[in-house]
Amino acid sequence: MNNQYTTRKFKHVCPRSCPSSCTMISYVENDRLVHLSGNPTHPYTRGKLCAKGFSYPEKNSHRDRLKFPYFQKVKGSGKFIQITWDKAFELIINEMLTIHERFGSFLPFALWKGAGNIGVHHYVADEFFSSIGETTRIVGSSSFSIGFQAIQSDFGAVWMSDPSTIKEASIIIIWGANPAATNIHLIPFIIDAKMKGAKVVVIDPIYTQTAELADLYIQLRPSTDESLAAFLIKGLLARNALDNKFLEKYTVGFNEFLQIIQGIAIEECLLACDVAKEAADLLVDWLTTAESVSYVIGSGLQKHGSSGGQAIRSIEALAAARGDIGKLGGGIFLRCNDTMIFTNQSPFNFNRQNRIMKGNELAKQVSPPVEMMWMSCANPLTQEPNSIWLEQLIKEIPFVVTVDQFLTPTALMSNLVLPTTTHFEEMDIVTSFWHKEIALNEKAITPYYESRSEWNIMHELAVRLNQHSPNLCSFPIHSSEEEYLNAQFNDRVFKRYSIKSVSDLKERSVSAKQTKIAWEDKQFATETGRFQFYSDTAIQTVPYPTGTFVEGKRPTSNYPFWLITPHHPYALNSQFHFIHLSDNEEAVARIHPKAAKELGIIDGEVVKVFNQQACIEIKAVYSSQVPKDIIMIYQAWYPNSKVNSNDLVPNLQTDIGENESTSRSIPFYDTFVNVRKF
Ligand SMILES: Nc1nc2c(c(=O)[nH]1)N[C@H]1C(S)=C(S)[C@@H](COP(=O)(O)OP(=O)(O)OC[C@H]3O[C@@H](n4cnc5c(=O)[nH]c(N)nc54)[C@H](O)[C@@H]3O)O[C@H]1N2
Ligand SMILES: Nc1nc2c(c(=O)[nH]1)N[C@H]1C(S)=C(S)[C@@H](COP(=O)(O)OP(=O)(O)OC[C@H]3O[C@@H](n4cnc5c(=O)[nH]c(N)nc54)[C@H](O)[C@@H]3O)O[C@H]1N2
Ligand code: SF4
Ligand SMILES: [Mo]
Repeated sequence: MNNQYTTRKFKHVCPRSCPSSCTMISYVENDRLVHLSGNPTHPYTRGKLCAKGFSYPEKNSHRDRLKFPYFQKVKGSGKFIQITWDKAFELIINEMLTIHERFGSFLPFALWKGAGNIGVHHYVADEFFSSIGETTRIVGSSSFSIGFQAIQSDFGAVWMSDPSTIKEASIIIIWGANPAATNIHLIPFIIDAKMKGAKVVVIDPIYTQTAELADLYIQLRPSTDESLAAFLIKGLLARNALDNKFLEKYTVGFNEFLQIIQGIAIEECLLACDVAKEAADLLVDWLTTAESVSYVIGSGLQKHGSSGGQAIRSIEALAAARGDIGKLGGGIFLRCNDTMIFTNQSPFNFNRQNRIMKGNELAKQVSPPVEMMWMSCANPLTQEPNSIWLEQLIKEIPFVVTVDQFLTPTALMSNLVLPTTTHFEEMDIVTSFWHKEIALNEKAITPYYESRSEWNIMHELAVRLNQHSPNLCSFPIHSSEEEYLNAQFNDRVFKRYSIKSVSDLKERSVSAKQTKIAWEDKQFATETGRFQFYSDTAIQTVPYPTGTFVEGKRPTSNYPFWLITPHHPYALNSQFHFIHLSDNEEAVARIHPKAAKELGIIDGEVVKVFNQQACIEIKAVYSSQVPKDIIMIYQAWYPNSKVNSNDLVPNLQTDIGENESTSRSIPFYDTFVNVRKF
């Protein structure tokens, strides 16, 4: 049949680490993606995509996409030779068998899994690793336990109301988040609320795209949110505006918490966060009479060492003190963590057999050493702190394999680069960590050149490994991606979504079966069954210094600027940059005109931004959106430039709580720099 003129439609879901998890429809002619649209039947995203989403057809056949497997003997030499998949598997298996022979296990084999694709399919590398016995797991920055742990401590589970309920709020406080750039489908609900008379408050040291929507914008000094929250609680207390019934019936620890709060003077709070009394008082006034308040908490707060967890807990305390929890239009909106329920996602819970190491611990002498590393969905050489140092550490690992679609800085530092499929070329399931939908992603077109799906790669590796040595690997052998995905369904999935297999998702996306309002019944999942207020000992935060770096919480005279490196509106972490969705094709450092002029820096000139760790050369751009003591550079990968803001970010990690393996937030925004004219 000549199907030259037939257009076929396929259903997709965007697998980026983005709260929206949009569903989309592709139009395919002759195995080519000719058009893409949002799927209007999705109850939350309603058929709208972001600019990145609409650029997928271009990204999918971009000339820089990896087409074949490549090998280089010397990492970073760039002397890649194109090899066959056969050869690639042979190299991998030889390396694995040598390791197993030398060490008696695969403990020297490490998996570094990032946030490049959050689909269920992509936990196949995790499953492969848990099917070969003891291995090493490298924990990067893509999990923000500081927020999880804060919520876990207070509520007993990381869970939130349906975000569309925000439209019922009387006040929406957007705290350390920039949804106009990073969570765009929330914006229509915020506007709905505004139309109904709600007030929008944005609390952020930077005047962001989201701040433009605000009725009240509070610019505070970074890392001082706890002080502002304390001020607000004190203000409500003075006005007798706390929900005493809620406090008495459903919470524990309020009196201890109150003692701490009462021990701080309001002047102290304001001095710490550098907020004008009028602005803070106005917010207290609003909070005094508001029916319900929604608090949208972003990752901005989680990127400050020890203060991040405390800050989140104080916002939760404010919400509880006002009785906002479990109310329509009220509550804490951070993220849901009850969506990691497919069977292959359980190794993600840091399987106890595994050795777990933080990225910076690669510098430690460990026994046995890491001899081989597998990178999946990760680009740590742009996304992790202290990139220059990390590059050295990765270079020292004898054999590094990267599975990706592009030749990233991490791929360039790998021995073997394996091309993989996009979501148009494979089957997958994506559960949202923000709204309540789950959706199927269909395979629409043949994989680009020799790309293979990650299931295909791990499956073939398992088959070949078994041929060499039958008892090394228990990875289940399925005949297709669909069969593999079907095997990941279980009771928990059924309980949440009432679905048993891929075919239940073929017709439409499915919503979780649960109440729209989290904690409506006030049955908290903590040990006491009540909301837990923190006291100063309830959450302990200790900076985690490593060999190379400074410890710091505030700017110093040598390094008087905070370096804040938030998420780019037209990129998704290190993805999409080469698509040129914005006019800014290179990294720029935004600096307040007054601060720049004091240093004799002209708008647009190339300057040096530096600290003890590194120095980058970057164009300075005047911006009154940043305060005088902040330099702002969007975190990103700029393919045509060497600028990487993570060169400047120190390798501190923050431990919160006693559980070493889950304590893994990185205080990206506790970075201090100076700026110099060239
Ligand atoms: N300075 C600074 N650094 C930061 C942050 C910050 O705010 N400031 N944010 C941090 C945060 S929150 C996160 S989550 C991390 C994210 O950092 P990473 O986890 O590295 O995530 P991405 O850059 O989105 O994607 C990593 C790679 O996955 C690849 N990829 C995409 N799809 C697939 C696939 O299907 N299979 C495979 N194998 N690869 C795929 C992409 O091409 C990309 O190269 O960055 C962190 N780094
Ligand atoms: N367009 C786009 N969307 C994305 C991503 C992307 O890269 N691009 N990445 C996705 C991922 S992986 C994540 S984790 C989310 C992150 O999305 P967001 O939570 O919005 O994250 P950030 O950009 O890290 O920071 C949000 C804001 O926190 C502010 N901030 C910094 N320090 C402080 C502080 O001490 N106090 C307060 N109150 N605010 C502070 C910053 O100025 C910034 O405006 O976005 C997701 N969506
Ligand atoms: S990046 Fe986010 S907003 Fe854009 S299409 Fe994907 S899920 Fe939707
Ligand atoms: Mo993230």
